[in-house]
Amino acid sequence: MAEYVPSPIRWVREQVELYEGSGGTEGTELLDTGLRVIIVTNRGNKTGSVRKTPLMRVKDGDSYVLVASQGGAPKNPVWVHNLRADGEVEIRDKTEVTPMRVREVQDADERQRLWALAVSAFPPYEDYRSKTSRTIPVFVAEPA
Ligand code: F42
Repeated sequence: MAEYVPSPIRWVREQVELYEGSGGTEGTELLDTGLRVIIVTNRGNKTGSVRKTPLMRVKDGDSYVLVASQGGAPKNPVWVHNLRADGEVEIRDKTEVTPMRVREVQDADERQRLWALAVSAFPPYEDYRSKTSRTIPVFVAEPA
């Protein structure tokens, strides 16, 4: 089993510790927003190490929509490269952990539908989109 390497960002690392350490009964919301978070466990494409990335919970049937918003920063988050290279992940949603396969959304109509879903789950995504000139990558995680 590859080594788990925690995020270098403190609040992110602490959210993962609380969420995973409690078995999914604590740390399941973003700060004090009351909005739900999932944990994506994936592999680093260069190191092969295990990475854990909290993301907002955007559910579409049995699937999850993963939005690489990074707060509207100019560059994509590094996990985008990891998911493009290896789409086999596990998603923790509270106490449930499910193996999933991730694909990047390319189709314009699908993207539009999923973007609307994402914004209804987490309205700040729309602000992040207007802050950045990059096209924010959107992925779908489907049951493997
Ligand atoms: N980020 C989002 O983009 N969208 C969200 O909806 C979101 C929600 C959210 C909710 C709660 C929370 O606590 C955090 C949330 N975040 C959200 C932040 C998210 O969890 C990530 O922290 C953020 O997107 C930054 O991701 P990142 O992958 O760019 O993280 C950097 C800081 C990082 O971990 N860098 C590592 C490092 O050591 O510098 C590298 C990690 C890595 O994957 N390395 C690869 C490897 O092989 O191991 C190599 C990658 C390469 O190709 O260079």
